[in-house]
Amino acid sequence: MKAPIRVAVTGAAGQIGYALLFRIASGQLFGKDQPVILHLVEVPPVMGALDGVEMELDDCAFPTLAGVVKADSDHLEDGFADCNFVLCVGSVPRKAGMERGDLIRINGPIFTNTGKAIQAAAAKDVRIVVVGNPCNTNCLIAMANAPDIPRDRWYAMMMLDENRAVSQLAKKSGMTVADVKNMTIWGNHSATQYPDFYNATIGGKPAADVIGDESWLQDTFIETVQKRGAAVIQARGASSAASAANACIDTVKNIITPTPAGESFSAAICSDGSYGIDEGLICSFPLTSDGSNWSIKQGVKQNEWAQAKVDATVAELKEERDTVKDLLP
Ligand code: NAX
Repeated sequence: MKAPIRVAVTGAAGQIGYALLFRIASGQLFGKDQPVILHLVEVPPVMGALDGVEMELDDCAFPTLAGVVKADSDHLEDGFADCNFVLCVGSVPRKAGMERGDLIRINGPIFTNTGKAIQAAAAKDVRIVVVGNPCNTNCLIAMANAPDIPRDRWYAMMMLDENRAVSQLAKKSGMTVADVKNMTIWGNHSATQYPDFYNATIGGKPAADVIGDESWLQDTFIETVQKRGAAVIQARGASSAASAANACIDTVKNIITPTPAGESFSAAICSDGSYGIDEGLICSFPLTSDGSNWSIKQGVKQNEWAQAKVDATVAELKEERDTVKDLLP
């Protein structure tokens, strides 16, 4: 067995947290030879429920779970102490009648404190994945409040969108999800995201050629992916949880595993100005990893129609950044 790593999960008693913790503790994420100490962070009124989650973790008797630390959101530095990964799931969900701008203003301050506490307490090699919405802008706020942490350590989760898109293409083409590659989501984790089917392949061929129905791709496919979260809420009466937890696992795996040659994955990271996208925005790109650092895949071409989609989602990210500029030191 290796030395344990420490993984913090905020919102640990929420529905994504509940679907996520057991998969991390069981060794599915970091491997059966990598012990993990889980740091569970919740708001004070939910600490009782968190005790119950801890009991259930105990009752699984996972050989890879080397310990559990609990902390409330008034003591974030205890929660993030020496953590190698911080998975920021906790945030206030959008309620009926709430505009996106309202949600940004409510959740923004959570992420100023999160950024400061990560900088003060986490391990030197910490990497952060923000899931709580609006995840790109929350990530931007946390990053801005932790200036000593290198900017390439910050990620916002786009993998649920990628997985949704891959699954739709596989179904439509009659192929398997394993046949679909390079299904990049560009931009914001919101209804403006651009699922880039033109550069995706199915069985090694351009997805558009395999599907053979460009108007289905431009209209039905994109809308289905963009609005999938709402469709799950409508059907299930609750927002995506198991699939979101799964996407969080996939994101961390993609970060820590060298990307197979010729492939890429989607995550929102701090733009370096590639593709003319403002430096410093937390924007989703096609990425590759060498097992520890990401690179943006270069040379991806967009036609005029697709470029307009990318421009629209980037414009939304800039608007969100303007909405929270007082939270960005
Ligand atoms: P839940 O409401 O079930 O759980 C959220 C938990 O966070 C609650 O237990 C709450 O007490 C806790 N919390 C709130 N403020 C906190 C704080 N300051 N510190 C620590 N914990 C805090 O929501 P759930 O369904 O688990 O979703 C969590 C977040 O993920 C939401 O913001 C949601 O919008 C977002 N999502 C993001 C996705 C993505 O692809 N990036 C997809 C799924 C999901 O919608």
